[in-house]
Amino acid sequence: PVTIHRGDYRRPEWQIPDIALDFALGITMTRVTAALSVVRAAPAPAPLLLRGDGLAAAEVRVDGAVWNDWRMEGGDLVIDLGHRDAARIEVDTLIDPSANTQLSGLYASNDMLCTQCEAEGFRRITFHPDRPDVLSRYRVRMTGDKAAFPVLLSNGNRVATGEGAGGTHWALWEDPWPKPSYLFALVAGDLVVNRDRFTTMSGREVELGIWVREGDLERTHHAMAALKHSMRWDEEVYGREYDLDLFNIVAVSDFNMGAMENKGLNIFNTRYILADPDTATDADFDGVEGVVAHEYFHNWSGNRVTCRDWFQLSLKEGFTVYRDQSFSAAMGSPAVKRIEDVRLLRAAQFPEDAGPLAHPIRPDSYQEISNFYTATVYNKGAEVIRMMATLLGAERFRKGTDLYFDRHDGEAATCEDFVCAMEEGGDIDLGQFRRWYEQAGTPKLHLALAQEGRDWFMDVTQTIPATPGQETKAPMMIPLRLAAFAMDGSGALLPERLATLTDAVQRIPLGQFAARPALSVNRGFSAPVIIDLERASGELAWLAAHDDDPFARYEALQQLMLDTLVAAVSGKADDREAVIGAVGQTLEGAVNDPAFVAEAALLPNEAFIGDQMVTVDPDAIRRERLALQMAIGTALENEWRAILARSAPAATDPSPEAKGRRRLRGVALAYLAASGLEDVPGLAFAIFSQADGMTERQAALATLAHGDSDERTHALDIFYQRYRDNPLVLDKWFQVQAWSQRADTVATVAELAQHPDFTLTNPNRVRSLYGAFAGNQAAFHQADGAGYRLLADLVIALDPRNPQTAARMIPPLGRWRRFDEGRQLLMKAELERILAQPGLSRDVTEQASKSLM
Ligand code: B3K
Ligand code: ZN
Repeated sequence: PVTIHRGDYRRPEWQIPDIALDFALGITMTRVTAALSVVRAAPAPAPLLLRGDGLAAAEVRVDGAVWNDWRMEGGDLVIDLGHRDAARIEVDTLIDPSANTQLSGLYASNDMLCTQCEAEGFRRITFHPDRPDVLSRYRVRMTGDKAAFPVLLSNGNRVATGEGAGGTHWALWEDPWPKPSYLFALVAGDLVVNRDRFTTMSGREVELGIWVREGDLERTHHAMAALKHSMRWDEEVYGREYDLDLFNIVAVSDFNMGAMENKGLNIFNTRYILADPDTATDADFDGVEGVVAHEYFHNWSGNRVTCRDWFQLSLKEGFTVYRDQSFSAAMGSPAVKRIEDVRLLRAAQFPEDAGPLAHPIRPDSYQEISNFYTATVYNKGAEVIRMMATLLGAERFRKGTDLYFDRHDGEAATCEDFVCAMEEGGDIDLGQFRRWYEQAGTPKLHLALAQEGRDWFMDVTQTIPATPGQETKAPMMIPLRLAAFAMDGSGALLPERLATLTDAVQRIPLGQFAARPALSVNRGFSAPVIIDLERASGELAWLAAHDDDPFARYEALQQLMLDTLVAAVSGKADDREAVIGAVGQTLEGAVNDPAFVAEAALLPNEAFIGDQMVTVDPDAIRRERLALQMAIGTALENEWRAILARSAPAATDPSPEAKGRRRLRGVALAYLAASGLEDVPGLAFAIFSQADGMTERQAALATLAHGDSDERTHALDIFYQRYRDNPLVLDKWFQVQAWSQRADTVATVAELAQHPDFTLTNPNRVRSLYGAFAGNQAAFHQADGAGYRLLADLVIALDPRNPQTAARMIPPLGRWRRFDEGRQLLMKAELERILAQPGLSRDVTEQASKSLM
């Protein structure tokens, strides 16, 4: 396989100011006629290289005449234009969307046609340089059968429509904004629309449309509200206004990712559009709001200013994730949102950064770019932007983003351009900070308190672990929010301040105190680092109760739980009573801030506990976590029961308060279930049956799914019968079973894979079963290797059909170094078995071979 290097970037030799595409649409055959106006951009006479993937050129015309000076190189079309500096190139291609199981390019989902072009799908539609630094104005004409495709959509504005021969009709779309090919989109199908309007800050009237299949319309209101809130928020917070008269969103069932920000025509996975209280949980509602915002925000961070090359992916993704996180924080509880984001970072990004697939947020090389849409590029990328915002402060950060948008509007920019804008707009030197773009691996800060007379200091030692291709690292610039408290209750000894670390070893003065202070550090998770700090006894419990930063309170309790669990797993004395006391104390806030209490009371997940250990012992972690859960459940039984005894808020109430109460009820039920009390299956079943919405229903079902009661079987049956025709809800049925802590989960997953409703053609269904299963640590890592075999079988079966989604299933197998020798051998054997398959995709080959290194 060919490796592409960031350092090899060359400016394009040809630009394409205008493109006209003509589609004669059909599910099994679509004819594409592309007319590219090409202009030489480099002085040397280079032939025109147009990328193609699975395409055949029937005929090439130059300036209207048939042209013979072309050849195929691999899948690419190379046209020799001699010394011409400009030409109009026309090429016809024929494609079969129904055979496109990769879901990249033009494909069929149910009976509709849609596209996904990022990163390199456009070359599966027509020949084109297909690189993000070639920007064009698009004119798209679509013709299709009027009955099959009553709705014809593309980017920009619809400028004309008409009827054709034989029951066909056509539409002509023009997008005035030059864009890279990866933002091209087209949809044709039988769709209904939820229409609304938005008036921008300068008074532009925008027509909004969310297009779905008949019957789904009632579930689009939340997405529409989220869209309007996003549009307003981006005006108010970043001064960014929408720039077309039309903004369309289409929901499709078969989609590799969450959604796609095509200019003026976002295409979404139905999972991130459709929501109503009966079928979607509060978390699903939040997912819709966050992803709608994310894709909308790309209109500026991604579309108006795009990426020069794919190594710069975090330029748009890290920044846009940071923007959607800030938006969601403003729409709900900032503390809870921060906790959720950090939990995700630790669950998905920290392990990536510590494993064989570790890469900087701006990678240096890749074989298949689809493999780099990672938690590192997205979520660590967002943390890097957040650190710059922290270092600059809100006002100067805004100056920086204004400068960035103004300076690079209409351009394909780089991460370096962004940092320069921050430096100039924010009047700060980010020289050392740039290492966050260069170095992979999660920095570790070892902290120790030191005392000289009455003066107290924090001594910091910064280390960054070696990662593939990066043996040694230089210290990073790290913004660390900290405060110090007197545990006698006399208050904050040191009010919050921002310390900026720059050296491998550094001493931070804290002030003069009579006694050792309780240190509150990395408040708000100001930097994506791992903190290692020897605490005095009682300090964490005290901070969990008294710290004035809610995130720090959450962290203190989590750390206390983590310390206890790690001690128990390693057979050392643990302090269960301290955890029970701290959880009990936290529960006192249950009425005032149920959402925060629910987050804080949850035990760290099994994988995160494993991350604290030299060798992960999945069985001991499962056992000790269940034991602690049982102890907390039993000791605080009355409190949990009191939470459940209060009536549940109406499922139709979307207020943060009601969401918090539902969340806390789910946590209470889980604790009671863990305590093994006899009446709990009955209680869970009652909640399941009486629930007026999916949040409570799913929480009760998930709790029952862990056990072996008759109520479990019964509830799963009822759920299946009720929702078997709703794919998004049926996904949950697969998911709760794959999450189950029962000892027979591997066998259950294997059986579910044979279920008539399981299919490899739908990525959501694949993820709901296998994605959930791979996240179930004790089940996936079952000592006999059956879990590994199951996942490898899936990868092998899925790769020929959908390599992108298949490759996303490999990282769990790549974590082998973290396990005992027996498991290591089994995991590596599965990776080798995958690699031995003939005709393996580039996607899977890259992930599996790197995972073995
Ligand atoms: N930009 C898209 C990513 C699609 C990539 C597919 N290989 C989704 C997003 O981040 O908004
Ligand atoms: Zn994005």
